[in-house]
Amino acid sequence: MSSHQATIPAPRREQGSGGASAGWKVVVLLLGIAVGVLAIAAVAAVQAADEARDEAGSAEAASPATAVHDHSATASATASQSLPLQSFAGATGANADALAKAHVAYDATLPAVPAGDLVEIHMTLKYMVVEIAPGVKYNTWAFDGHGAPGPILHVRQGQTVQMTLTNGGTIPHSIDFHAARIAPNHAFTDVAPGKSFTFRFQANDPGVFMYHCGTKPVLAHIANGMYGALVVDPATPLPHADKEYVLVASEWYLNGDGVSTPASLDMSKARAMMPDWTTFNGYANQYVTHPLTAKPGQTVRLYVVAAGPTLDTNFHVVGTIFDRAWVNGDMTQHQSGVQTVAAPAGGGAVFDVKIDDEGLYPFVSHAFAHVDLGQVGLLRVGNPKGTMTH
Ligand SMILES: [Cu+2]
Repeated sequence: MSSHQATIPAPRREQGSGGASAGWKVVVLLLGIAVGVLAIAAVAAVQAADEARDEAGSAEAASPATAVHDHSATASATASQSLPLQSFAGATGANADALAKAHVAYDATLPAVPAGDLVEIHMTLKYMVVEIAPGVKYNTWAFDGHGAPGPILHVRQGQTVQMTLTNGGTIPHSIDFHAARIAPNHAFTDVAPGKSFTFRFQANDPGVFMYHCGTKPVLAHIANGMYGALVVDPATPLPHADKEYVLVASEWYLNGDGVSTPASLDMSKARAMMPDWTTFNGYANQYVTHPLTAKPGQTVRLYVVAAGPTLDTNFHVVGTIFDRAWVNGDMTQHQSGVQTVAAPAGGGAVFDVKIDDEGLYPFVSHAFAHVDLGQVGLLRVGNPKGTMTH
């Protein structure tokens, strides 16, 4: 690459009447400099005002809670970065196929409802390195050592949930249950490192709900893996399903490819909504390599949560139509014969499919950038021959 230097004219001595002309030139030059300085000052003032407003917004949002906030944790998050941002989409380790086969898929099976009126849950937040795609490692903040998502929780309408969060990390964290009707400043308060916090709520609303860390900046805490799903069965049971699976959709924003060393969050990409990977249950394409299964004629119930942190999921199963779709997780009514249903970031929906013909049926977010980035899996009905070619 070549470089060049600007040509700077040599100063000239001015004499006689030319001296007055030179004087005016100096005045004009000084005025020009002054205007430039004023313009820079104005830009700086606008930036300062923006920052002050952001700070005020944070303080206002934080003020109801008796929360502890560690701004050092957000230092990297507030650093600005100029466009364009670098994508690591599709960058896997070598021998990706073998790595994908060796990966133990997140068990999507809905666990049983615990007995009794009180369901006690204890999660310990841990920082850990997990794989989010073949050979791609990421530094997560993980509920209960699960990586992301956190454990699938399952209760019945009317049960009381007693949640204890132990913070095994080095900055404050919290847990926010969308299934709870409870004052967040009491229940979802920040838990200091090394401390535990317990609260209770009654799960009176059936559906499939997100839970997540609500500590600021929430974008960073969710993007780092602090989310999961809570299924609340209606008191009046739904129609029988033979198989029940939970899929938590989310996206990942990496500051490196994660192959040689674990990646961490790129906050600029998270703000720009430019994910490197999108996943079901935290790992790209894991159910393509390790499909969910059903027998022909069985009813399969899929509980879908879009954890985000920012993007919706447009849920669709290729090769069939939803027999029932409880849109927005509203379990009081369902739609029938629908093709694609959006689960908004922070929301969820429940789907029944009954497939009679053997085959491989992909489930996707039909916003196809998500498929390209890894948010696709297979439902294998029966024991079909061959593989999915598209
Ligand atoms: Cu957190």
